[in-house]
Amino acid sequence: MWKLSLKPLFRKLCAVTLIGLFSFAASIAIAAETQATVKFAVVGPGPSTGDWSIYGEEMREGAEMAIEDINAKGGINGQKIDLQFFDDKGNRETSESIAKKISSSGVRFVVGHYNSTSSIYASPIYSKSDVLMVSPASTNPKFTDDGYWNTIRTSGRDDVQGTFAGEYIAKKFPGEKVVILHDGSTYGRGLATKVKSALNAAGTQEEIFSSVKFSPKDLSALSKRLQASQVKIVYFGGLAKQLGELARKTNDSGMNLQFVTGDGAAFIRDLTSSGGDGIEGTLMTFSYEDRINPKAAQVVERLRARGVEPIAYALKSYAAVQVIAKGAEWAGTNDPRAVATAIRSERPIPTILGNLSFDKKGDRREPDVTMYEWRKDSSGNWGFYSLD
Ligand code: ABU
Repeated sequence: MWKLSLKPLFRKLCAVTLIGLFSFAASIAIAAETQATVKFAVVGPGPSTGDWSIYGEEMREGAEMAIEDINAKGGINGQKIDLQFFDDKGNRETSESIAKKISSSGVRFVVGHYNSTSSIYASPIYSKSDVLMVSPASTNPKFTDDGYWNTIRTSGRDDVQGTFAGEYIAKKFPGEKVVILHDGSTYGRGLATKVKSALNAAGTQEEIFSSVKFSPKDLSALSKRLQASQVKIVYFGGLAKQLGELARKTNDSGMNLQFVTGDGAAFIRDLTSSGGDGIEGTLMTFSYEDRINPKAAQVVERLRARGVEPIAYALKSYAAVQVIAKGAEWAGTNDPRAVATAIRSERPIPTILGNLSFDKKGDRREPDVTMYEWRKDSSGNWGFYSLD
């Protein structure tokens, strides 16, 4: 009798205990899910990259500050952001291998890369691994034109800045001889090609269209060729240090050339240290000056207090993190594909660069290019100034 009456009671007790254990385990799992961090990575040229490391430094400083600010408010969808930095050396091989490493390490969001070559080759790798990338700097059209779900940029596009530069040269220097040079990179060659198309469409045919090698011997040969061609305007598609070397060489050779270039030259330290006075008067296309945007004022001040002058990509990197965070908020999840869809919805996203809206390919819809001139201020400090 005892046995018969105890059995149902025992079964009930076991069932209740099991339910309790399952609920407890489930609540631990939910708590772990909501408390775990969401992994971000900044990927760009780093300490071992030499000349280009400054670009990666700016990206890291901007993204880090944005993440500190977002984490201070609780993170995204209840998850704090964990940030790592990777040095892609600005080349294809390292970028691909870093992208594979990042993809298998649980990183969900990448701020990067810097170089267009790096971003273009890394994007299909991230795409297969559900990693969303927002580049603050890669301006070559192919980056978003390739059509992957996971590419977005807070920078502009080279077809826009190249066309702007070509039309500007044709209008500002009618009848002058123009030479178009580039550094052979995806970025430099692509930008120079867009300048050529716009210039030719406006009726100006360039004297020379060529890549440049930067050995002293090659620079001397190029300098003689420019002298012989009696050129006045030189467009250069490439980065700051190489433009500086070219400007110094031609200046030292007694030529008074008008250089015109793109956003890759927007680094004071590299351009002025390699170019010296040869860069005086250089014209440069770049996005509107982010540092004077009132919405960026506090971040600019805080970066300066940390010893960082946000010249080119720090603020665009800060904005890249804001864009991801807002996309996650709208999507209601930190799933990268859902976040990408939310960002690419053309809905304006408030950032320190103002409201940014992104089309279905991940490009900014607002035009964002103007012309600057490099010159020294009255204290002898170099800077670039808008000609608007
Ligand atoms: N847009 C500046 C240089 C970086 C790159 O697009 O390669």
